[in-house]
Amino acid sequence: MAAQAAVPAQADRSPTYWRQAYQVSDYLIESVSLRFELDPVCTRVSATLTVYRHPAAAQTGALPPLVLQGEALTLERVAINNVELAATDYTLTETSLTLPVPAAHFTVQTTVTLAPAQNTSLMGLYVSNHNFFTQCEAEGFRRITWFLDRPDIMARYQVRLEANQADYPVLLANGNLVATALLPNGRHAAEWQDPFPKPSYLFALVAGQLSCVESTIRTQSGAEKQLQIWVEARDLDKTEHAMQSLIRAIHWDEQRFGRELDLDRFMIVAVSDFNMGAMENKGLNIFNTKYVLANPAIATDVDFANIESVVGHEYFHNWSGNRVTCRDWFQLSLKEGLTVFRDQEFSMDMASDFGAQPLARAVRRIEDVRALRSTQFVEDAGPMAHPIRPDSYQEISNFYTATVYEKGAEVIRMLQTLLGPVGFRRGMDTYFARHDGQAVTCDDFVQALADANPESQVDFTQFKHWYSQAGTPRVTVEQHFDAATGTIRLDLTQRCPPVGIERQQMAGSTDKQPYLIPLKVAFFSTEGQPLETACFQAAAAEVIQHEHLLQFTQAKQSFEFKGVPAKHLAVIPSLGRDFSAPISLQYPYSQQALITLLAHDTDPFNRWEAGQQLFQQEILRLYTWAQEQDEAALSRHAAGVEVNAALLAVVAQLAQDQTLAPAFREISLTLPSFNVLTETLVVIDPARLHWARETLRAAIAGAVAAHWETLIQQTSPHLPPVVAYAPNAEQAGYRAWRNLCLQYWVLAESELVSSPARVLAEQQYWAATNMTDRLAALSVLTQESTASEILTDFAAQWQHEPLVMDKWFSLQAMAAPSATRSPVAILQAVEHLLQHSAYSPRNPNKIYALLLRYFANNPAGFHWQSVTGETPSYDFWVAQVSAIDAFNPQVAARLARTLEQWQRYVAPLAHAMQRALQQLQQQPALSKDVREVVEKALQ
Ligand code: B3K
Ligand code: ZN
Repeated sequence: MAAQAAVPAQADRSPTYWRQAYQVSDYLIESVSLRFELDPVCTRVSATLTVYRHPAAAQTGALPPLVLQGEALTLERVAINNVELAATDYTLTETSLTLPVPAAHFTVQTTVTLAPAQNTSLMGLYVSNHNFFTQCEAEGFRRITWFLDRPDIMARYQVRLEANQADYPVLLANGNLVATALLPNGRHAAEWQDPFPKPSYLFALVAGQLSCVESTIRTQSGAEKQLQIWVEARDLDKTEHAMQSLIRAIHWDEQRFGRELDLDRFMIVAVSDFNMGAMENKGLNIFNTKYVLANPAIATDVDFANIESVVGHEYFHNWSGNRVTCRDWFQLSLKEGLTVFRDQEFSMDMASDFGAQPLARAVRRIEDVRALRSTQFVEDAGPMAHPIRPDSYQEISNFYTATVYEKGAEVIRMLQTLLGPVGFRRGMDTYFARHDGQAVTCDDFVQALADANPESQVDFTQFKHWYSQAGTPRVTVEQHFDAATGTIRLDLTQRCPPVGIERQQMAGSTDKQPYLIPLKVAFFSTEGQPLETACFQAAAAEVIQHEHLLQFTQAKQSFEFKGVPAKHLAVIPSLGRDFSAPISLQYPYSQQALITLLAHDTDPFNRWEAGQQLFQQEILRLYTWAQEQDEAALSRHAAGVEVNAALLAVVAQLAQDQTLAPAFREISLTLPSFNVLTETLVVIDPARLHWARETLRAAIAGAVAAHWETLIQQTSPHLPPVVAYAPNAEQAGYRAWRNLCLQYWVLAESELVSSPARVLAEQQYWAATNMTDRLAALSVLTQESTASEILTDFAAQWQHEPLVMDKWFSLQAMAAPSATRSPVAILQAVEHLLQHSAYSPRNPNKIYALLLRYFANNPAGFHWQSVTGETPSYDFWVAQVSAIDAFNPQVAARLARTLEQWQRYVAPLAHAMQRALQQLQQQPALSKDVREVVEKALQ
């Protein structure tokens, strides 16, 4: 039969898919046999699917036709039960193949060709650096063969790969290698069999010139397992940390959750062209090189920590995602929220020696919350706000969001808080035992936890509002203290009006249900003494203790605490300890109360939080002042405004508090990010907010000016060359603290002609033996001036290490405006860098390092207009997003989201952003990925 061209799809370009519309598939697939004749220009894929009628689908009447999904495939042949079909026997469109069904059980044979080297979307089968890779989640498998490409179709896979042996010596797929063969004409073959049924999104193959490092480990039950990390030969010296992380992850999952590795062989493959971080394909994880390759010379402490976390994350998916998967893509948080929770716990245990160092655990927790607030809270305040289990989407790729992942993890964490670690573990065991091998829903997960904890006081029905409602609940707290009776009353109010895509779906109704909020609270005397109180909460036994876990379940609710000794005239509440719920808490703290909590709170998270609130109050005060000034008045030493002296005194004390771990001091002296600061703003004026934040930063630098050098010196005995370099949490903490001190010190001396701080930074740059210190020095030296010689040196030294060059691009993309660097100059620098020989315009890491960092992480550098009212940075945005959309819609959609908050900005910028979005919307042939983002932003 001749190849047949596909019929164009219907005019309806972007249908909306609804969670409530879920229906079981008419047919299931028992087994899949695939043969790949790999060739970069034209790969042939022959598939045999064993198909049968879904037992739950209606049994009466005629068998409905089988509708398979496909994309960008050229069909060569189709047969049913090995009998070839004529073109008139089936219907082919661009995205569907409809086949007649002869019986309740039958086979389908198809042969297609595809063009991997032309595949720039990096979904399906593609070529990167002459090697073949796949990415199938969420809907990439349909770009490989015609299939029922949905996660509730779980089949057994047998895969035969054939390729030229010299060009593609390594041939990998999921599961176990069952046969290899030499073929004529220099070709060879490998056959792989995956013993576990899996959804198509977990399919993977890799073929090419790769080398591997191996380890053998023994699991809990005594079974021997082979671990492999496959990379390009030049990167073999950068795999040790990933391997050790994998081994730690395997043992941790056994100990913490009783989950054992189920395959004899577990492989990780690194690829430099990849749309996201990594992918948990069964037994064959494919990773962005960024999350595998590390050694001290090229990777920072943050890179080392990220690698440990992502290696853990993908490995943990083997149970939470692969053995038990999602029924449909609306349930994505079932696997992602749960797996992020698991990787967070893993990282906390690794950093703190399994909890032996609680402050180290707290530092990781703070980092996670900081990330949640600066990404997910912002998402919740914009047009894309959605529940962790969305109700609708146009393009599922747009819903791999901070909400589904990070807020999803907080929802799991609240369940653990409510059930306690033992009850939670019992629930997890029930979940895995009950649903192993199934594709299930978030409701099934919560039900398993509920069934395993019949005695718990948790109303799971109410708890599930966290799954169905979007937005960050705003909790307002009023405290009433009766000194005469020693009684405290907290009056709590929760509010969460419709947000984002809820607003259209709820059609003006404000009918959202109150959440079940686990709220950890404690009280302190005004001197900072921890108080013990008795809490009167319905259904809970009254216990006298310092910390209480409240179940805050009504729109308005009061809690009473008794037993404050008579001598106290006032008490200070510590609320939402350890960030016990993903909410925004409002309590009218005085500066003195926050200073007390910062010094004395027994919860390290809330100690840090008190400091952040102090900074936030001060920055907002400066911002409000700045809003009344014209921009020219906003110099470094603007007349008419002083930074609060009491705050500066506290910061100076904190900086020198030797009882605090350096990692904690570092995190406590880092100001809230721009995004976090916007949370409470009615109108965002980027230049003024940047000015306010920088003014406080400079004041802190000045207030501690006499001590930075000593503080830096104090770290020396704990760092190389005195001790051997190790990227562990403790040493990383010393380095982070030292480098923050250096940053403040250079800032404190920025007006000196010859500055000892700069001299030290330069020395550190040249003498550094690790990338953390080298990059920190470079960043410090470029914070105010361009330091072009050192930047040039760095590029010359690292031009052949793409991951290091990403850091170099990012540093320049995020360079904030300063006295010597105008926003125009920043835009020109970014434009210029697009032409740099180390920039590769189609590589997602490069696009993210340069463009995403500029659009998303340089607010004052990106959002501005010229004196004549033009906004060239937004014109640049339109041009870049539409150019990238033409070859990689997923990456373009990620960039497009950087203007979605436009309505929250000051008027001239907001209008210009709106115009930019409209211009993008009018581009011909916009992908549905970008279209969804732009339409939601403009609605
Ligand atoms: N599950 C993948 C993400 C796939 C994204 C597809 N657009 C990685 C992860 O979360 O582990
Ligand atoms: Zn994941």
